[in-house]
Amino acid sequence: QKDLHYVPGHNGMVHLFEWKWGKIAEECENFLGPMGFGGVQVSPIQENVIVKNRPWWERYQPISYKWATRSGTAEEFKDMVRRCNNAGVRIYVDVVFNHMTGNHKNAKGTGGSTADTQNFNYPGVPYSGFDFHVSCPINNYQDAGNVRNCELSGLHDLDQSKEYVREKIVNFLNKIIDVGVAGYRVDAAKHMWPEDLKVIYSRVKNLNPEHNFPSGARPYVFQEVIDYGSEAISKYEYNSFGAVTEFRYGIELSNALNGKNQLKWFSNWGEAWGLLPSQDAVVFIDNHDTQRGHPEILTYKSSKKYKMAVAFMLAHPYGTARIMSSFAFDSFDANPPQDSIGNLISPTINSDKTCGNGWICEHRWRQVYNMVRFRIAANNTDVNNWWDNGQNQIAFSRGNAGFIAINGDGHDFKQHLYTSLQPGIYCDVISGNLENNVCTGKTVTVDQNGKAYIEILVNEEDGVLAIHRQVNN
Ligand code: LAG
Repeated sequence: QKDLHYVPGHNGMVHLFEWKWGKIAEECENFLGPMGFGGVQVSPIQENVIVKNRPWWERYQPISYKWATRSGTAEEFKDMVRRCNNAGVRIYVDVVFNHMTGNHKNAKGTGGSTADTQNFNYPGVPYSGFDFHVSCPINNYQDAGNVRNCELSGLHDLDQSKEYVREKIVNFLNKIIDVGVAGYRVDAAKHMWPEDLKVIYSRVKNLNPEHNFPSGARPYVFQEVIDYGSEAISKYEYNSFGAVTEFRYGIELSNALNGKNQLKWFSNWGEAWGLLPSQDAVVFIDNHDTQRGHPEILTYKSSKKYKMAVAFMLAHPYGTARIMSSFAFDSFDANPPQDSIGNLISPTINSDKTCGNGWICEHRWRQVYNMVRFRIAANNTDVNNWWDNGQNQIAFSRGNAGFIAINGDGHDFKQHLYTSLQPGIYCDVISGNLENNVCTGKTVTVDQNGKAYIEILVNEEDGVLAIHRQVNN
């Protein structure tokens, strides 16, 4: 359950946060497929309670398992999965089954379901009081029982040890597998007992071979477990039966780029740092939660440093890389772009490939999508020829497929370095693109000995330089 089933020649997952199904389908066909992205994490698919003013987080309050949300209908979802698979891009669903809603008067859902939330009655499933843990607040992260049996933010906590509850969850998961989804992100996995999750995952069907999955293929499962090392619950309780989100990844890189550590130390980045084994880890700089109210985490708002962190992530072989794609926000509750009656407004696409209508679309930044190409080119190679200046200027190659240099210092990077690439003239994919055989950015000449002069000035737009051999697809 740790195989992503990316189509060969594809790599990198992008979280298209709050996108509509129809727009994701278009994005797969027009951009993600051609650019070689491996997959999309989509926002929750199950019906959620409608919250006044329609904050993004209403989608984390399920009211039934019907496929009806602001992102679209069941038909639109099916059509999206089919079209993305045809474009070579896999779909991973954010599934929410730790809990249902919090308390709401006259709760109504995005698909028309109602619920008597105070009495734990959810006729749309149906669930009743019997299916939930007795109500108590999570208030002690040193107590695993409290974290797993009580309510996260007042959200009614399902009891996954109950056969009836397991069956409802497995049916929900099987239905998304039927339509061709490749796997799922398990929301709030830390708030559920590992032995229950193990049983639930083991009962889910194999992937649907009609969507070009090998027969017997298991869904990719990645579990949201926030473990910074100081609580009762550990990420190592979950990684034997599925992948796990590695929250330390983004914080460590953010700290280094914010001057609280030095990049030279990343020469042994990975398990040696206490991170999960590479194949068990989903890695990211920010996600939809950490980008809100965690000033220590880099986001699109500090774009130069953010692009350096993302470039490092995509250039480095450790982990399954996930790219955040955001809408612009200035507060925790800020809504996604929406009209006066609460319909989502989709991004428009500008001529330089970036997005409009209030969408950031980090995945459409040249420095980001070109590093996805780098990751594809460097697939199955190791980090070689690590170089650093003893501080925050670093460089490494990936086999003889790619070379990256990062300038995290406050002075210019000017070095003759061994790149391990074949001799030739390369186009830096950060400062430009190869367009009609003309490099619109910096060119790098690799000599007969594999060495090149590398320059990254502090006043440049970007603090990264990256070159790689061609990708043949
Ligand atoms: C997650 N992972 O474990 C999601 O990534 C995260 O975005 C979800 O919280 C959380 N777990 C529950 O699925 C989000 C917001 C919360 C919000 C919650 C439910 O970050 O702020 O809670 O979704 O909508 C909101 C209010 C709370 C209130 C609660 C219940 O902010 O104040 O108690 O709703 O009404």
